[in-house]
Amino acid sequence: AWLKNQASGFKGKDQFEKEVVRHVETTLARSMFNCDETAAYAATSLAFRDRLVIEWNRTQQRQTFADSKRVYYLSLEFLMGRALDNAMLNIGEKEVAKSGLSELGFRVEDIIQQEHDAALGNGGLGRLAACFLDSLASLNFPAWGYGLRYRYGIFKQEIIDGYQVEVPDYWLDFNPWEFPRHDVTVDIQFYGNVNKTTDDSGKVTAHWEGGETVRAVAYDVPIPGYATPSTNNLRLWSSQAASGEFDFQKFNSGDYESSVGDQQRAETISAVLYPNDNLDRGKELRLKQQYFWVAASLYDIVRRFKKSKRPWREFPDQVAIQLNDTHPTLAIVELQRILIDLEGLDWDDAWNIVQQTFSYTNHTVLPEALEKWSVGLVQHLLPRHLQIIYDINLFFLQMVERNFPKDREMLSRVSIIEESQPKMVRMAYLAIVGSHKVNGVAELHSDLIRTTIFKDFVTIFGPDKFVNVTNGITPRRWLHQANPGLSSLIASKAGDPEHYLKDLTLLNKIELSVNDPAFRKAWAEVKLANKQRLADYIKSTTGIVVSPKALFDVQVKRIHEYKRQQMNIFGVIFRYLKLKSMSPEERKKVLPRVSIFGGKAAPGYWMAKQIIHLINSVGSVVNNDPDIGDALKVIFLEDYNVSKAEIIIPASDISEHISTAGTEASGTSNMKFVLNGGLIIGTCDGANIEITREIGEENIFLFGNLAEDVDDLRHKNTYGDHKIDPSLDKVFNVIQSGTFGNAQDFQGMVSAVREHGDFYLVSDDFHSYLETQELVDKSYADQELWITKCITSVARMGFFSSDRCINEYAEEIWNVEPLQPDTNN
Ligand code: 26M
Repeated sequence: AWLKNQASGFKGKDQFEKEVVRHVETTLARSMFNCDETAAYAATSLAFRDRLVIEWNRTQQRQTFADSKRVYYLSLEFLMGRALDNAMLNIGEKEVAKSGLSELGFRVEDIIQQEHDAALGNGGLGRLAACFLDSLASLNFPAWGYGLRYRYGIFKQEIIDGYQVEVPDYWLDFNPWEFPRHDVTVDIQFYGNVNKTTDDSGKVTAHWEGGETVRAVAYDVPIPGYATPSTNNLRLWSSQAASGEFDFQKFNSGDYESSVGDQQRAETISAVLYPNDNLDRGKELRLKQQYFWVAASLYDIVRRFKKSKRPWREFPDQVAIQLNDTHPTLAIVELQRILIDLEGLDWDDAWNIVQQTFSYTNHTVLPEALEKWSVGLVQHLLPRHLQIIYDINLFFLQMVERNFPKDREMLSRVSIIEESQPKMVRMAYLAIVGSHKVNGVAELHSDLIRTTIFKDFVTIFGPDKFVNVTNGITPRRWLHQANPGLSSLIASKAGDPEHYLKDLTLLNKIELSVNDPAFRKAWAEVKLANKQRLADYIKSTTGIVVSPKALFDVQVKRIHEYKRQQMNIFGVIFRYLKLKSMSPEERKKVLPRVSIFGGKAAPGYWMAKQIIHLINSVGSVVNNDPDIGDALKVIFLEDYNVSKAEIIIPASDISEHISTAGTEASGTSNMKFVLNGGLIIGTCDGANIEITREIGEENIFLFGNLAEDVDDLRHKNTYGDHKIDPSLDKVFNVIQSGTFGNAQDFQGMVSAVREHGDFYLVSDDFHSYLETQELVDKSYADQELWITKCITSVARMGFFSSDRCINEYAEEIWNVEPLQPDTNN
């Protein structure tokens, strides 16, 4: 309750209770006698929301008054999860809520669980944006997030007969965390054509005319910082028909249907989140979403800047815009258009401002994920923008030609326009050319983009433009909120949560207690309790009973071939065969294991769906085999999301981060698992490498080929003689014998390895994967050593706080300073 003396804190539990009762009786118009958990959740949220609003307004006023530089984080995804628990903890009033609710007859945990996740994201990229908002507010940076208010977030996953089924996620029924701003709207233009006029001085101006207009309406979400009054804003745009567009003519003449049709077409823009992760499909509606969101956000940013009456050249001193992947790259073109077409600046002056304003984060090297839009589509939807893209490209290529006159090949390699059939706009190249900094998200990944996909651009712009900022996670949600038991145990050594959660390097203090028997015992108890909590959850959702004494082995993330869930399930099958070949006596001696999977497949990703089906089929065979009993259980947890991650991650003993080396840009769940006292088995990929450097290689189970060897191995697999690992071959033969159902159903996964060159090197890494899993079993048997590894690892994880990460962005990319709140008011 550090906010006690702030106007925004509750004055004790009595006031909190009064507020809850008031909301039940007035806002919800119900009687307290008929207040169920849903109503109690609603009223509690409204009571907390009232508290947030006070500091939110103050923070915005403070920022307006200070008029210092702001950060704008543009992301098509914000995977926020639940807000109530986070609000309680961040403003330090969870205890008040707990005792207040208990007097009203509720348990705070039950009330928190009533909330529907805000799931406006796919996976890592969207969750990273959410962690960044938490850190920006907690560190008092003046910062706004801008995104889309999808009516449907990521689909809900159901598993029916072992197959994934997608159910729409309509989440807006009751959302107390958003504030509609019907007075903050921007009309966005699409299609039409461009006319040029020349004035008396000979200056040519382009005019984008005609087409259709869709209205963007702002919805604001308060983002409270932890243990600070600072409360930032996340602005999400919703699309609706612009008043002039809704066809009253049709409506009046009785043609209601097509009049309503126009309205629906407008609303379609913000209707659904595209459920692809690391795959670009080039759909027109997706491009419409991108421009709609980018144009509305820039209009808003420019409007705010103009109020300060500063000259345009000061724009980059006031505004830093971070592009979360290439999805918002059109913002570069849009700002250039505003400056030259609407504000009358010269091209060069405008372009300088643009470049100093933007910076771009790359999250992937996978070629199928790098966005390209066909020139024809851009021309049709955004005719003026295509002209500007061509001009940007022309001036850029002229510069390249001047500086590298001998390298003719270079021009076609780096052109923003790919001269293919049809021609394509390469969005990553546009983002690089229009930004002053480009960053990767872990050291290996940043090295890879510098030496492979963006190599020419390093030559052209010099090495300083390309930097690394290793990802981070917010310890508020991913330790304190998800794992209160561990957080308070840590606090007993590292100091108040309010302290150590804001300077995560203080975790190193627990290393002094690594040999303290009482501390170690408490540590083991916390882990066991978290495993029991997950076992209960597994029982209630799947009916399967698992022992919390077993080794919990977890792989939860989006399903993708490069993440290699298939290797994991092949390994599980190998373990099953080995158990089957043992005598009952031998079997009793093995360490029981629970293999836990979770994750969604993109609806059109056939191979990913096959992987889910195999996991479930293996589960139904293994879990019902009387020979096996507790020695092995295979669980697929349905609908993995942020709130489920908060239960699963603290319960893990070992988690799998086993992507083909060089493919996973960073990974962020690897950090969450280690921070929660689990060890990891992983490849030398993404942030696993830096985790190893921080915690020590004796505390991690690394295996597999290195990124530098991947190209050669792939070449050998395709052109040389491709020998399958014998253990894997055995597994394949069992799958093909029909042990897990119709072999035909899994043929794609088998032939990808056997016949199609094994692009993800499953066979190449399988032997060392199995060996390393054996080492995991042996290590776990020595519980004393295991606990030492866990405590030591957690102690050394301070580096991976998203606060460190945001401070690096602020210093090296944005050049912004925190704005300290006045805490004496
Ligand atoms: C692209 C085009 C059309 C529709 C959707 C997309 C798209 C959506 C999400 C493409 C990629 C998307 O996300 C990629 C992602 O989540 N990347 C992950 O980013 C994390 C944060 O940096 C990293 O930790 C992960 O390694 C990386 O896979």
